[in-house]
Amino acid sequence: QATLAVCAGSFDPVTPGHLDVIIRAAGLFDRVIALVAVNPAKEGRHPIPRRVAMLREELSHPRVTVDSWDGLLVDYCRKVGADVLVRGVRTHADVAQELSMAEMNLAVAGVRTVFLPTSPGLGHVSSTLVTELGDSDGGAAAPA
Ligand code: COD
Repeated sequence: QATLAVCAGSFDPVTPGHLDVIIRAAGLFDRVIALVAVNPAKEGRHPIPRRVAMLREELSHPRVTVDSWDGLLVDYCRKVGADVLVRGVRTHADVAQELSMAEMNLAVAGVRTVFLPTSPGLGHVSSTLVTELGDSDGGAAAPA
């Protein structure tokens, strides 16, 4: 039976770290949905449709589709019949936080979670860093 995996994230904006996790998930599962989800703990920078468009621009894989959702992740998983959630992990802190989320998602919706460790060289990449570099606007040339 075909396995459907969901890679959910804020993707605000999408980074090479995110894309790496999504593409590797596509190598492991039959179908992957890259899902733009709303994390209420994070202040949004880009509107959701913009984040979806950025993901679609960067992803052209026959088994990957892009979608968005503003409810609970477990409800989306039930709606589409997802088998697996894929989460990328960079640090011990990520693992600690993700473990409790994984436990909850299994208990509430029967969805298992697969963790993919960050690829060499991508562990430092985050949406925050990408935004700050984008905003710095040639700051290196500014007087010291
Ligand atoms: N290398 C590897 N993995 C990475 C990297 C990197 N450099 N950068 C990011 N990742 C991974 C993250 O660990 C994560 O697995 C994924 O990529 C997405 O990251 P973010 O930061 O864009 O997204 P998050 O972590 O803010 O996820 C938002 C969710 C809403 C999906 C999350 O908070 C969640 O699962 N919440 C569960 C509760 C729920 O349902 N909330 C919805 C509204 S109440």
